[in-house]
Amino acid sequence: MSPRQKQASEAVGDLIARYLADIGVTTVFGVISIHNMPILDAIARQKRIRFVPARGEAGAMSMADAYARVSRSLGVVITSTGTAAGNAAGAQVEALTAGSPVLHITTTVDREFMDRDRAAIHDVPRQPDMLRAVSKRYMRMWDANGAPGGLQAAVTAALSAPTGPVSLEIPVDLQRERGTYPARFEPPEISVCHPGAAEIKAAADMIGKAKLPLLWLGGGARGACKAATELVERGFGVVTSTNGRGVVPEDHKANLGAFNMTPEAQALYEKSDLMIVVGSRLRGNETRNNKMRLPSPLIQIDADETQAGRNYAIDLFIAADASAALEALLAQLPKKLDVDPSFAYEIAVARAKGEGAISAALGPYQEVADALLARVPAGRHPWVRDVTISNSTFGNRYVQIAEPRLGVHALGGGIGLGAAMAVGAAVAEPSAKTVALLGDGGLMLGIAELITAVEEKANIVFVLMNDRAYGVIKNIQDAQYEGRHHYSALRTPDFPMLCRSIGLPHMAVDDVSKFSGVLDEAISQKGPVMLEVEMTKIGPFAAQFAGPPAGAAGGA
Ligand SMILES: Cc1ncc(C[n+]2csc(CCOP(=O)(O)OP(=O)(O)O)c2C)c(N)n1
Repeated sequence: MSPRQKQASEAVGDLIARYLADIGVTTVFGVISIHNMPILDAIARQKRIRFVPARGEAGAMSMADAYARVSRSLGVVITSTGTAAGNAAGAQVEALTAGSPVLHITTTVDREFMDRDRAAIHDVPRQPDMLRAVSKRYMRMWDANGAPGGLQAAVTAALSAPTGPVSLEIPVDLQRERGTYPARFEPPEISVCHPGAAEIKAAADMIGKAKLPLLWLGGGARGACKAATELVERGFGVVTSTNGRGVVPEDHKANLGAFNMTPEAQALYEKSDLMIVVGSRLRGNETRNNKMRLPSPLIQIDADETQAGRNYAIDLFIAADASAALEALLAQLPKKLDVDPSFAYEIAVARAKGEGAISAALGPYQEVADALLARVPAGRHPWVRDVTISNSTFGNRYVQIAEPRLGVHALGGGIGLGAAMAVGAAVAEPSAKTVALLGDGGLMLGIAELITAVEEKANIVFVLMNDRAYGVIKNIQDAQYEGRHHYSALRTPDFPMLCRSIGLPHMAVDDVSKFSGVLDEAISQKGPVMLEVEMTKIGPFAAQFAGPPAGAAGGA
């Protein structure tokens, strides 16, 4: 049958399952419900897609988000209408923050009752408002004829720069309706946004005058590793957001990494005579709420024109995909820029000082940080982190990653996504062990997804930094609320017992000198393992981490 030939009529639910498989989707995350059963039943019957049944929609969304980041492809999550779509919303905020290309297929009540507030079960009359708020784009599928076009439009929107989560609402009666569709679907062609020649020429002229040029790389530059690294080889220095780490190899001497807010970083910015910000929001928690003084002139490259000059006054804006813009710049620049050769050395010193400052604050956890630093990049392990003190101190910067796609953390500062993100990362990268750094407080929000990890035999070491408290909140209470520890000391489970009950191997370390050996053992095991670091027995960090610096809002 030629691609243009139509096949016999089929239910929209079947069409959706077939469309997704045709365009290359191999894995879908979600929670089954009456309102999505026509789709999930078709996925199971067709046997072309692995469905990962999460224990909650928040977990399913975080799994799809992490899967998208690590695989650098579309993540797909299927939820039900009402509470279920609402459950996914918090995790979808993170997918939106990180710009993850996620297709959120959700549902709504029969079209007869839709938008009329007639109290059909699971109905939320203003569900579209909720979805719009947490999506790059919200769409609804209205009828069987429009189903393939709606799917293609939603996938295209999710994958087009700036990428992001797209919510597609499909009424449950429509999922059962029949239509006649093409025999085969092709993935959409995603168009690349090329820069204007005049802007590139202007940027090249500015670069030609600079002696100490810096690149600031954000998550939007993740697809521009080659071009960004070539610019650094030609003479640029580089600093990154935490989401732009690894775009240029983290061990490159001219790479400051995500030590972007240190006094040494500020000194470099003041010395530098040109900065190009590529695919970065210049977030408050990475610029002290835009109080860091950045170099002048400042050039910004972003696929989203609405971001132009949003956080800093800029001298030139280039609306383009990061890779296309940097390649176009390279074509205009000499093979070696006429720059100050000592700049790379100064950057290396600044990085070493940043690492030194972290080390000085770690105390006994230096062993944990160094063990992870020695293994995570070398083993090409996906490195997933929840918002916990260990991430804010050593996880976010000190432990390096081999490639940007292998670094997954909650950019928006929300706790509790890490366990589910680890499942998504491990499903995307089954051959390397995913290492997930979690806090006991954050884990409580996603604890049910440990069972999903066991069921899916997901290849993960959950490194649980258990201080039996919301540690950072306690530290903030010490620093700002005269030590009144209200609501921050929480009862946590007996983890060995909990793990035994769900078939999750459990290891514990109460002496840091044993950490690296136990970590090796955990990494060598197949499937998921919990490695609990008993912080109450090991003792405190050398310096208390009490949240991001004053004036820099965010969950660190
Ligand atoms: C969804 C969400 N709820 C609440 C917070 C506020 N918050 C930030 S850190 C934190 C405590 C995290 O505790 P834990 O995971 O044990 O890590 P620790 O601070 O002890 O290292 C809380 C409650 C948040 N950032 N996100």
